[in-house]
Amino acid sequence: MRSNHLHALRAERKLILNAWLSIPSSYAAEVTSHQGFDAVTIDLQHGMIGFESALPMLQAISTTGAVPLVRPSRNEPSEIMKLLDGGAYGVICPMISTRQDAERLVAACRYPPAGNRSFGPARGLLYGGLDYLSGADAAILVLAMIETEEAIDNLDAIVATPGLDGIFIGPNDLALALGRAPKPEHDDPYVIGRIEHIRRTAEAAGLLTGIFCSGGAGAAQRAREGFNLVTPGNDVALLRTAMQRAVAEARDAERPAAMASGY
Ligand code: 3PY
Ligand code: MG
Repeated sequence: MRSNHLHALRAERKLILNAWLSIPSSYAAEVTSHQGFDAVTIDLQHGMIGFESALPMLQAISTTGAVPLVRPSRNEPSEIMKLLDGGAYGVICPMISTRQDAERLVAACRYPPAGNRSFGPARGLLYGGLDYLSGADAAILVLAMIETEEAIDNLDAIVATPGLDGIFIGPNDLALALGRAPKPEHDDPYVIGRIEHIRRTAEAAGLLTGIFCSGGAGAAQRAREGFNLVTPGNDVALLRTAMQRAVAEARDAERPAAMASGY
């Protein structure tokens, strides 16, 4: 069985750097996977991606050492199980707000007796290996997204869910739920306090702590705060930033020298 090296990084207390894909393209997934990330997440919730696009993206990611993860569109066992059968080695599930939500998520990712995942590993066998059935439960990483006020109310029960590997904060939805504007690195002291409370509670329960960030600098800030897994923005945001910079630089050169010098 192919090991999931994210478990080893976590055990060694090393930072896990996770890319986030919203463009439905196996080529974009392949290029991203070659850039030094430890994991690459395919976003089926807000990305423009369905299962038919996600499958070749999982194949593209697995040509590299980056671990293929998925964010399903919701906590729906049939979708989660199909993505795992497609070779995903971890699930970051949106909107986990109760202990019941967390148990449903974990059960979808674990074979009986630990859960109720249905047998039919398909591409999981090709990516994981012929002993997939005996190794999948230990290999597959299950992260619950904490991004509602209800989740904060139920946090102690959620982080104690057997089989849950970690939490992943959705800072945009969380800020919205707290009556603030959506923003990954909020300057509002109340939001900052809630995020730190979630991180500490999950850490105390022995869970991996992840969070979505605005970009590289935001991810570095979160890593310094103690998060184990950080996502420095999604593909579109990084592409947009790089393109805007290139356009600005090129337009700048186009301006007449007199204008550029300020006269
Ligand atoms: C959020 O910030 O709410 C997210 O789900 C990140 O993608
Ligand atoms: Mg969200």
